[in-house]
Amino acid sequence: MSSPISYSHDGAIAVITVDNPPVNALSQPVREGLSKAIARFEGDSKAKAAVIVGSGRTFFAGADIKEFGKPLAAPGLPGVVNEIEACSKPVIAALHGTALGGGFEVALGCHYRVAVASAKVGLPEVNLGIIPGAGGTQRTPRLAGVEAAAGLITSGRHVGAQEALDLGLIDEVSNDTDPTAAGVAFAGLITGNDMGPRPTRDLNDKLDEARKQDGLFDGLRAAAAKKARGQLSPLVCIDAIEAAVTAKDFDAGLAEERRLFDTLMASDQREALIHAFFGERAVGKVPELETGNPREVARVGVIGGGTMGSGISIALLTAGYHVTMVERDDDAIAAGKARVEKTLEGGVARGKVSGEQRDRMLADQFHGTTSMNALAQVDLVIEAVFESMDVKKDVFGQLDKICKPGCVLASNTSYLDVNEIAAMTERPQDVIGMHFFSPANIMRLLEIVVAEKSDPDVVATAFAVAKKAKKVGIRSGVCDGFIGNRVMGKYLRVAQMLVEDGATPYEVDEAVVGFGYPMGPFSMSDLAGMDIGWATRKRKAATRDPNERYASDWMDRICEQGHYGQKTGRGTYTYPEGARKGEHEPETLKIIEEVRREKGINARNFTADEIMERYMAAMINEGAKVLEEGIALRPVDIDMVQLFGYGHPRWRGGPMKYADMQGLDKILSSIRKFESEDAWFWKPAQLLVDLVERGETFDSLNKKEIS
Ligand code: T1G
Ligand code: NAD
Repeated sequence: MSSPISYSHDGAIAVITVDNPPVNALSQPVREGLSKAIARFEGDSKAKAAVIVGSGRTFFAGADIKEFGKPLAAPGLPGVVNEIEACSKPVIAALHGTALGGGFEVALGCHYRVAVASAKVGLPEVNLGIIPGAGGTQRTPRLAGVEAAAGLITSGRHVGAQEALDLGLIDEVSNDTDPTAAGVAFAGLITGNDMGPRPTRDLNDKLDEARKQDGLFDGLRAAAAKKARGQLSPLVCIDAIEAAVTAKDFDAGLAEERRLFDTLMASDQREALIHAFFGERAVGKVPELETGNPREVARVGVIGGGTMGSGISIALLTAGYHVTMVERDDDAIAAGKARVEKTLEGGVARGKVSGEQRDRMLADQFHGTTSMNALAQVDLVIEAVFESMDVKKDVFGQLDKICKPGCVLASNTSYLDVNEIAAMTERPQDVIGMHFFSPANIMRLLEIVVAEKSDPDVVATAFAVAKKAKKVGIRSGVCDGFIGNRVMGKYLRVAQMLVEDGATPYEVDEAVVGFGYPMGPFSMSDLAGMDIGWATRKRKAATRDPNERYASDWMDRICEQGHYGQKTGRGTYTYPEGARKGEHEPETLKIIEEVRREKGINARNFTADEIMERYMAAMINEGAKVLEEGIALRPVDIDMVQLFGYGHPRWRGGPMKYADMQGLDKILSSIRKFESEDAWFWKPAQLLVDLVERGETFDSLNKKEIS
């Protein structure tokens, strides 16, 4: 196999080019090729300076993540970076695309850095559960100072070329768009001015400044801990940067970085975060995309301008679509438009959109009407009217008559049967579910609900729209609640049972937050409105299986008193004077005790671990059933639904990954233990039983679908 690294001359400049598509990841052959090229340059009397550059779309985008978890094949990256830095002649990195992680560390080992204007740099390792491991935590503070380095490394954010220049991370932003030309021109300046190598390791001024600042690292740690929510790597980043300041010399600091890096590399958090990285990309690979072609979409109709219709409209406007919003009457359309305007206004205030962008969206892209006939020429319709089959059927019957042939007809229903909705039209092949999450302009999850007759082109169109709107599209089959809400239904019920059996709702919320979720289930229902769940329970009461335990009486009683959560100032929590963060409500505890008394339940204590054991077991068991029925294609689809729609901590990788890491036998034995208390609710999924018998993991089912 030919080396991915090539070596050529441009006059007196050696050009070392990497060609390892798609992102020039630093796999073993790349590291080896780079090391050999540097040795060749050192002995190359014709070359006065060298430029390292990427071919294709980017400079090195980092280490090859596929190699993680396996023994690292020599040469290691830190050594290669040191070899570059030790060169006796100047080496220049010419950056374009995304110079990330190990890629940026190669650049930091070079003596000078030039970037094309569109280039981005960054150290995103923290998001993979690790820290930069090839000198990034040692060289970045030497160039940009400790505070800027900590900001960059603990957030993993990508920085544009101009900001990188301002921070001192690069030396020049070139006017050239071709990185090789930019690099060679810059190298010419260096050699023309007789400038020699400038090893980053020798720059100590910024570290001396940090040494004079009392309490600097305490402050940085506190800031990182606040955002980390249980994730280890941001704090370890600070430890490594501190080593740059306190170690006796550069090499000692580098050794400490490596030690910390190795610890994290062996952690569950790293494994979970890598699962999330590949999972986010894997969910976009679905069978329909192999045969289907996306239809052209420029104009979209959104029916309903309520919570969801307005949020969906904003997401689509931001993605560049023209949006026609349809409401029932003049007042409703005025209210829908006002919601869109208010949210965009908030975006302007927070610097997310410019005033100019907002004006353009509202004036040129957005149109509100009360006439369904205005949808005659749109390419896609997303219906977001009330959650009622009758209302939806009426809307789809009308759409069938009005919309042009080939228009994709999507419903944002949360629970209803998309096949039944599709059957209201003469074109069920064009009907699909596009289930956005609230707030739809912010939440990244979009469940793409493929009905029996949905055409692959229609599925491909929904995925293409998801991508353009920067959503994570995940395929789901049709069932009550699809993947996300169906699984959620189970763990919410467990949360209510725990309360009936002895935990307080506050203990349940604290346990869930302690696990890493941003919010517990009862804070969440207070936020969304307790009346929503109450209405659903009443609707389903007639068809409820008599064997099913009903543990919602205490919530029903709160609702019966007109307390629905934040919007009424009281729910499970109380919100004095419109506070957003709730306080414990003694009345709630009284109601719970009353229910326990009536049902003859003796309250028992649950530790946070016991609460989470049940909560996660319910999630995993229902996830396994969703898989078994083919509603989700792969376990990773369920994981990503939880991550992008329900706040599951990314560093735990999702419920199915969590189950694998805990051991499926352990999860199954918990479920069997609970089954002895409530056989109806805790019936183990057959798939879980089978996997345990075969000694396999959920991940083994991912492997069949994704490489
Ligand atoms: N290793 C292996 N494969 C990678 C990869 C990587 N680093 N980055 C991307 N891919 C694959 C990806 O799975 C996809 O594959 C294809 O490339 C295109 O990616 C020592 C230890 C570069 C901004 O964290 O952020 O360096 O799905 O669809 O939207 O300190 O990929 O097509 O089969 O995402 O244009 C640090 C991770 C590593 C960068 C491009 N680097 N990558 O985005 O394309 S740790 C990162 C990205 C490290 C050192 C340490 C993005 C991108 P497939 P894509 P994109
Ligand atoms: P909402 O009550 O806020 O808005 C519904 C809007 O639809 C109202 O403004 C109403 O005037 C309008 N409407 C009703 N019938 C209409 C018709 N025939 N023609 C035009 N407009 C009509 O409700 P919502 O929360 O936005 O929910 C809408 C849909 O989205 C439901 O199917 C719901 O299940 C689903 N959904 C809601 C959420 C959420 O968190 N709120 C999340 C995902 C999906």
